[in-house]
Amino acid sequence: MKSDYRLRKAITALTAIASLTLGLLSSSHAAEVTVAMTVKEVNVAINNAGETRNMWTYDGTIPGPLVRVRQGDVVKFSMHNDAANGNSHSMDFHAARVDVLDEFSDVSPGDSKHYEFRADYPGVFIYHCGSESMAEHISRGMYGVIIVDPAEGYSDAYPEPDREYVLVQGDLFEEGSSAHDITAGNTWEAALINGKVFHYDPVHDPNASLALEAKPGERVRIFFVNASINDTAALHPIAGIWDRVWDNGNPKNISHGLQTVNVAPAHGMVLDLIPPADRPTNNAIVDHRMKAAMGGAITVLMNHEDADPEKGRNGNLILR
Ligand SMILES: [Cu+2]
Repeated sequence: MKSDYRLRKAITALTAIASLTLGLLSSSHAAEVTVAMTVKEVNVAINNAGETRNMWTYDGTIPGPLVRVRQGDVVKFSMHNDAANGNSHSMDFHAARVDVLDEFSDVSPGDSKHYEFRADYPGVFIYHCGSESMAEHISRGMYGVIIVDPAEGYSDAYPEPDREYVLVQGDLFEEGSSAHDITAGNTWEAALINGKVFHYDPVHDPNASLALEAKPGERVRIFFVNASINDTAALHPIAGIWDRVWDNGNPKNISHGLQTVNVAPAHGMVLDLIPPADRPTNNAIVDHRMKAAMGGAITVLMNHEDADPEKGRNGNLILR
């Protein structure tokens, strides 16, 4: 079982992360995981109609690449700030215990930076740019997720799921907003889920072509990270109940049978949902603050026997 877990983790990591190589996965030694990202200031589609904005990104996507390691692994991280960019950028991994003035310092356009940290705590963590103005850098798309799987693997307290999805909620501000107005929240325009307004909601957006899928009765695990700069997310699975919730994704922090869960800015939660086994159903995973929900933070989960076998599996956690 344990070796199955490691093999699956290795496959997941290799397929999910563009620039990643794994060290030896020996039974008694933690792995070294090399992660390399390039900061790119590029035009990115921010809705399902394909409308683009000039955004600042890790590797050209919002969120950036999913990083997945095992508790105890050493992450060897390199960041390159593309010479074509107009701003300094940085990388703050919330899964790291380091020096904010050293590892997380600014990198000028054309320069690179390398640092390492050991992933000591299991869970789901945000990573983000910390350069001034942090509000602008984060809300322009400079964030992503690192999952640190527990060293002991799955257990009664943290059972193996049938599907896994990553959902990251972020902000969209009006084009041309000043750093001051962004920080104050004056020009908030919409909520982004994995980089797009109503990304996985064909009910509210006829242009939406993607939804999460599962089969009836499956255990669906949501790795949720709130990348909003000011607002807590009130996460609720409409027509469902969170079977289990792990605060910060740590198997020790378990809650049962919750309806709505507050997720602070720059925090993460792992939440399991089990749709009824005896019939096809749908859930809408929302930020129940109506401003956010009606602004784009609704994700449809379709539970039916013909669910795509690749969705939420084999490293396919972030649907793009
Ligand atoms: Cu930045």
